[in-house]
Amino acid sequence: MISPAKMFKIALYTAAISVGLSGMSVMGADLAYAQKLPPPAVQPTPPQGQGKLIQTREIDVTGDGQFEVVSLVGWQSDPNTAYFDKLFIAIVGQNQAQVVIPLPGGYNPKMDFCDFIHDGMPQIYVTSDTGGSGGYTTNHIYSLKNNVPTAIPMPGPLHADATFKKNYKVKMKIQETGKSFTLDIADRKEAYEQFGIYSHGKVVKPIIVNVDDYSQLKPVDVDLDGFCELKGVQRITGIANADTLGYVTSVWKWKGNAWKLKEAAVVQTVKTSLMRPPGPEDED
Ligand SMILES: [Ca+2]
Ligand SMILES: [Ca+2]
Repeated sequence: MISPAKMFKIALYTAAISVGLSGMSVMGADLAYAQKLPPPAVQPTPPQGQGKLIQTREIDVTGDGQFEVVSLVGWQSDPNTAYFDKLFIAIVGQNQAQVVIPLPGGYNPKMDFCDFIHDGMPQIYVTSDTGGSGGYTTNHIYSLKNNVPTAIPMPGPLHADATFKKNYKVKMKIQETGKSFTLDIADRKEAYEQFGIYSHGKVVKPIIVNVDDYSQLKPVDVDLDGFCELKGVQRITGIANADTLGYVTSVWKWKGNAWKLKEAAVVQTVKTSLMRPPGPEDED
């Protein structure tokens, strides 16, 4: 005997999946047609690929005291890869219109809930890896207050200027704060000598140092006030993409109606929990 509450949960769950999947089948079909027009009088090709429920959670994201079922659903054109071509957040609640929010695709999608914007209810955070050699992430936060989906703008990446100093030191000045930090790159001095950037520890020909986009921008309650800040990690690269000189780290706190930079630093290494391990999809 299934209780009515349990029945409702199952119904919500099924609805969440079908909402996501029906949307995706249509798109899958469109994709198939766009690529190959079927000859007339032939049955249309069934949509390629498949939908997958990645994560689901019962939580009140609308602020009415009633739980919604919030699901992260992905659609893969090739289920043999780890890549999701499209991602969706599906929100299904009692006496509320179903909401489906489409997101760009990615690897390793993950959904989290936290009150970022200090309005007394959790928002939905979704992150995924873009893949490729950069190892970037795309990050989104949506408020579902009163069942109205609203995208919360995300902080942009920080910028820093590099100056090569003698004895394999790189001074990194963060543009947004004006603060400088020094990285020690003596552990790779052979390569820097070989590339002609240094000669016997003296700067000969400096190169452009890149500060990448966020390899992570994740929710952390840094100041333990019950609201989430965003903690960012950006990789600093030198000679090649694989030559990681260090990281720009940042902490963003919501204030009024925008993110405010609370902390920013350049560090030699970051704790592994803040680093996205390179995936098999990363290619150089
Ligand atoms: Ca609710
Ligand atoms: Ca906090």
